[in-house]
Amino acid sequence: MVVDPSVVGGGLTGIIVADRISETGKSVLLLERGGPSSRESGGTDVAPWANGTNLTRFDVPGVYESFFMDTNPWFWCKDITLYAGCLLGGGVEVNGALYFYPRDIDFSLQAGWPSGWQDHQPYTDMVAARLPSTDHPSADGKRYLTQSHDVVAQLLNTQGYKSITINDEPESKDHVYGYSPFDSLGGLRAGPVATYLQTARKRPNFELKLYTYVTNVVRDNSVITGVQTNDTSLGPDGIIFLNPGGRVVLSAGSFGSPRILFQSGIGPSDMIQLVEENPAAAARLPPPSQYIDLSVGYNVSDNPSINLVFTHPSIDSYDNWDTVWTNPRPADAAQYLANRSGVLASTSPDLNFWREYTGSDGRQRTVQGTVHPGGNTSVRTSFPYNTSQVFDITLYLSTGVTSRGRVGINGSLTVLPIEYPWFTDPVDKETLITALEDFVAGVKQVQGLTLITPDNTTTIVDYVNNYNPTSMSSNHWVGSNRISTSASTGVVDPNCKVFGTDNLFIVDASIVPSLPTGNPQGAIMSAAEQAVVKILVQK
Ligand code: 6FA
Repeated sequence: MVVDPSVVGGGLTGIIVADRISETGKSVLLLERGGPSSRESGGTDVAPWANGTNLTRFDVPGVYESFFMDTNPWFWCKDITLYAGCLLGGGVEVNGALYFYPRDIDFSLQAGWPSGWQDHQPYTDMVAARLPSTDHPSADGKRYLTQSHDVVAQLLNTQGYKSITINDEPESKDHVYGYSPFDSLGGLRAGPVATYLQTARKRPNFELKLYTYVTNVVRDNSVITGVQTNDTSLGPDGIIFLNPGGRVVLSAGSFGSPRILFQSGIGPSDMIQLVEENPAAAARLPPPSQYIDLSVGYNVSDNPSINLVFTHPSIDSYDNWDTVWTNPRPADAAQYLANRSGVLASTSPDLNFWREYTGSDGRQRTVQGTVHPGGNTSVRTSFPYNTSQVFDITLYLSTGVTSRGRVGINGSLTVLPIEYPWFTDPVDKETLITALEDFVAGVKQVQGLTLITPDNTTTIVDYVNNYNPTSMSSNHWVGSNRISTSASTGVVDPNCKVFGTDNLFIVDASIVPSLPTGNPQGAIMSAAEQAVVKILVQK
């Protein structure tokens, strides 16, 4: 098989890139290591209570929390020690579906984007036109299970916060809160599989290959000549050759794209050495004289997040979402099956809020809160509490995070964090602690509201200091192939081309230089739309 161009990774960004490039008439081959996900992609993983329907776990938003409790979680990547989806649609099929339109600062020079990227609005508008957000995802237009929204709104009102429709005012991120917005259509989880993939699939010049794992690109110095896959039906030894002038776009995510680069002889020497020590992978490396030394895997960031757990008599903890896969409340299951309405038409969050802080370094940082009913697994107290009245609030440090870490591979080529990206800058920690203290200071203003984790024997400072670092991840990793104007500070140039190559591009979360406001998928989709335009204008 000979192609031009080929996109590796059918996740959030790869599907957008493949759709937009195929729209220009070029032939596009999209290679995805996993299999189908939602019903429109041929997925068949249906909850017992939805038997006889085609509603998979990736269609019904309300089963989201069950992904973390499943006894056979086939959808998580097994060769990455952090959460990542290895299936068509990638992270967006397994994520919380929170969907925020980006604000201008997310693409600013100060955020690390090169000049020429600042005018994101036309691209954000393209994303919103394909996939509008909704903060009332139930198909009947009503809101359900809003008790934790109402309790937290009371508390925020006492602290001078204002209620807004979040995606109607993307620039408002100080002392505001609103109902959580989602990437949902008609009560179903949406995302690129439900939208961009559907248009791409109608084009004869687009082809999707599932279960196709890419190990590396084949290159002759700076020129990529092919893509090495595990499927020998696609070419000699599984190699798919590019047409002369063809291009490869890596969209394998913050963990997958660095691993492909390491195995292609691109990255820091310690990572390439691990590839050299693996006989099968070593045989596919280019000669050492062709290695390209770039900071692949460095500069990663992820929002540090800390959970607070509360009880309030008005709360319905929804049984901690424990039974949504096997045995949800019968009336809710029936309502969802009848018309995609009710509690199960939404993932668990129901309110988001933001507040700006200026740190002791003079830098502005945004703190976000996400409120969910349930959260018993985060409870750390020896005092009795009512499990059916529990809700939790995750406080994340959002825009302005300065801490950075590193991801890489081990000898088995498994991707893992080499240095955790949270709180490497003490001012990040100090700011989040201040935000946590400010928030809990208002608890006594709301009658019946009780903070149970941390409980009243633990200070916020001790709670944060003793927090398990692996629980601090928000699963929003960006930056492992940072975009930059210089090969000394980044991996791709301002047109998303890998430094030192002629025709290898990256478009995924890994190029994003710093965390956008809120959960990142909206900003990453906008970046993907903009990246395609930049890639296509290049000769
Ligand atoms: N982002 C949000 O905005 N809102 C959320 O609520 C939210 N929640 C979560 C969440 O709860 C979890 C558990 C996770 C893991 C992520 C969350 N995120 C959320 C983050 C968001 O999903 C990610 O930022 C976003 O998906 C990143 O998009 P990318 O396109 O960069 O990466 P993907 O993981 O989506 O796609 C990579 C694809 O490449 C996958 O389909 C994978 O199977 C494929 N792939 C990887 N390596 C490959 C290889 N070697 N060969 C072929 N295919 C490969």
